[in-house]
Amino acid sequence: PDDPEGDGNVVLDTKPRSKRPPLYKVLLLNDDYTPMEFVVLVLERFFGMTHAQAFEIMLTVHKKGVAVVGVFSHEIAETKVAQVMDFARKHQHPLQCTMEKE
Ligand code: NFA
Repeated sequence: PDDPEGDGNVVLDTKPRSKRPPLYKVLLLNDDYTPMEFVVLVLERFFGMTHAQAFEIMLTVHKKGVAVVGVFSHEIAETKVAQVMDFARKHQHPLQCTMEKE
């Protein structure tokens, strides 16, 4: 920054910041009661996975306890979580779906 008036009243440059919106991971949690086929259906229906992809992710959740099933904007992530929770409740399965900031 320069000081053409010589009065010491300089303006500091601000760092250019590109504002990317934060992304959110949608997580699916294991439980002992939700049928495997139901979880596969959820992943196909709400996350656009093929049957093979859905089966693979379902097994990861079953074995490891949790898996990221997608990364979305806040609004889309909230919608996915609500869709999964509504669908699980409607079928009386305890399946849990949550989101967290990446
Ligand atoms: N653990 C469940 C079962 O053995 C299957 C499951 C997988 C549930 C992934 C929730 C998430 N029936």
